[in-house]
Parts: sequence; structure tokens; C-alpha cells
Amino acid sequence: MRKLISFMVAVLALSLALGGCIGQDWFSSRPAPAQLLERAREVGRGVAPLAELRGLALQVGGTGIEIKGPGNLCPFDTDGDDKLSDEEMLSIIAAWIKGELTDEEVLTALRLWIEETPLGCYDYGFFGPEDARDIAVTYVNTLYETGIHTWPGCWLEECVDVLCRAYKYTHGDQDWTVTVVPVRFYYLVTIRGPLVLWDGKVYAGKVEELGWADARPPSVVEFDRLAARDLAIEYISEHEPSSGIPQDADWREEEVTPPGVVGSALYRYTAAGFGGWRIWVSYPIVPLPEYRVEVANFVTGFYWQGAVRPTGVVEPIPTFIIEGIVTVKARGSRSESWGIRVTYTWYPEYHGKEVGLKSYTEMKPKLEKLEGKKIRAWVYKICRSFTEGCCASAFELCAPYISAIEE
Ligand SMILES: [Ca+2]
Repeated sequence: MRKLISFMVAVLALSLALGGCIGQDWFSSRPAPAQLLERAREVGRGVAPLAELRGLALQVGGTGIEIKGPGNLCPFDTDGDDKLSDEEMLSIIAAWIKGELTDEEVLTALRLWIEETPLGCYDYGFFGPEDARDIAVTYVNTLYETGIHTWPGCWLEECVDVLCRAYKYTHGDQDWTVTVVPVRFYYLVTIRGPLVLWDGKVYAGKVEELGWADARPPSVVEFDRLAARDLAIEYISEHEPSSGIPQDADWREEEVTPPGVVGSALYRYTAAGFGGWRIWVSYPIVPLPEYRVEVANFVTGFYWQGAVRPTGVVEPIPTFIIEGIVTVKARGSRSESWGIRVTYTWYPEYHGKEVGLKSYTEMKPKLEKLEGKKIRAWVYKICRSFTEGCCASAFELCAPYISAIEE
């Protein structure tokens, strides 16, 4: 009897231990992604704000999920079924938290995921860039009676850059240019004609208009660099309220276009009483230009860059990855600078180049122990040292703003 009791106690203890163990594993790993997906569905349906999804994802460690790097239109459709599964959606959320995807991109992915819409990635014959062009042109013609010819033979296709990351279509007979940029989950299409400009997203055969500018008389659009600057400020205070960007500052304007530069302009803005803030607006001198706006705060380290189209659309420009070997220049001198020799980045022009990270010794505490090792950095831009808005570095090129570093 005594033996039986002790046996039963042992079984009970064992089952409790096992039960407790299984229970703990289950509750520590399973509900978190499920809760995250539930919130993601609400955001996709437009009933919950994106900020809440970010908060929850950070809380449950959403960034630990393995992802495939960028490189094609649908890097997240890992099983090739042309749709986004729950797992794939989680990896998209993880990439977004890391800053590899913009809010716009993750929102589009969320919509495609909850609607279970085919992505159009593995069926290029049906939904290639020229299809995106034709869908957008048909939309614009129907809505605005622009009369752009749509027969395919009229369009001349060329790649915008060597890697053919974007396509430009020009019209044989008319003055129309259509630019199609594949952006992971959609095509960004810009239609530019005589004093008319249209911006939109095309995905899964659908069109989402982003903006429209019509400068045909009599409705001439009044849109200048100050309007572009103010739209960027408005966008930042809405999307990144923690930046504390001043809304009603009295900005002082200075032209800082480098000497000898023609065809484009660069302006710098500072505000009395808001010492840490600098804004730069640059643009080509053409009718209806696209403005590039950079906003930095030297005290807090805040940085934002984006494009402001004459249609009033603000498009944030996300960070990109540079991977390389940590290296140092001018060691021991006052201009000691830390950076990397680039082994991989999205932009071929930087392959094999040395790029400083921030100014002089700013990154020394972080990089000194990693000398000779490979790291990845998420940067906003690469520029020539000592030029307006760039860094002070012994490297010829440098990245003044960095969002993250990974060993
Ligand atoms: Ca899939």
C-alpha cells in the first residue's frame, strides 16, 4: 500500500511537472503571435491604429522572426503560393519593426493578407510592370479624361537604372512619361504629362490614387518649397509625434546650393528658439518638381527624410542596409574616423567603397571592439563628407544617420 501511494505520488508529481512545463511553453510562445495577428487584422481592416501593432510587436519580441532579405518583388512569399500566410505576415511585421519596410508597405501587405488577394508576383505574364502601367493609365483616363493613348505598341520601355529596379515608359506620339517602381507589395506609378502629374499605387489589379496635380490653366497649382517643407513637418508630427517637431516655428531660410551647381536648388531652414532642428529642402528646377526634404535634430539625434510630390503626397524614404568590414582611418589623430568597407548593399555604386559611419569618433565606442569584423548598418543616406547636411569624417563618403547596427 505504501509502495502504491508513493508510486501514485510520483506519477502525480511527474504529470504536474510535465503539464506545467507544456503549459508554460504553450503560453509563452503561442498566444503572442496569435494576439499579434489578431491586432494586425484589425489594423488591416482600418479599425486599429498602426502604432498599436508596433507596440505589441515590440512587446512580444516580433523582431526575432527570421526573414528573407529584400531583392525581389515578393521576398516574403517564401512558399511561392502567391499569397501571404500568417507566418509570412509575422515576418513582414518583424521586418517593419526593424525599419526594413515602411508604414505604407506594411499597410499594403496587411490588406493583401486579410483579403487573401494573390500578390501577382509569380505570374509576371499577368501582372508585370507594363500591366501596372496600363491599369493606371486606364484609371487616369476614365477619371480625368486625359486622353492618354493606351495601346501597348506606343510605349517605349527603358530601365531607370542599371539593375532595372524601375521602369520608365515614354510615349511615341505624346508627351507622357509613366514611371513604374516595384515596391515589394505593389507598383508605385507616376504619370507625368503636359503640366499634369498623377501618383498612385497598383496592386493585385487595383488602383489606389495617392495624388493628382493639374497645372493646366486656369487652375494653376501653387506649390513651392515652403509648402513641401510644411507638408513634411505635418507628416512627421502626425506619424512620429515623439520627435517633438515644432509646428509653428518661424523658420529662417538660407540658400545653400553648392557653388557651380545648376539645375537644382538646396535650402536650409533653422528656427530661433529651436536650436537642435535643421530642415533641408532640395529640388530640380523644372515645372512641378519633386521635393526632397530632410529633417534632423542634433540634440536628440532624430532624423527623417522623404519625398514630397507636387501632388502633395509625402513619401518617407526608408533606411537601407550596408554590410561590410569595420575599418578605421586616421587612427589616433583628431580626425580618427570609424566606418566600414562595403561588401553588400542594395546600391551597386557603393560596393567595395569605404563609408564612414557618423562623424569622426562618434561611433568609436561601438565599433572599436568590432574592427575587422563584418557588421550591418541601417542607414538613411550616404553622402560626401563635409558637404551640406553630411558628416565630418576622414572617409570620403559617410552615412551621417544610422537607425541600427547588427553584428
Ligand atoms: Ca505564401
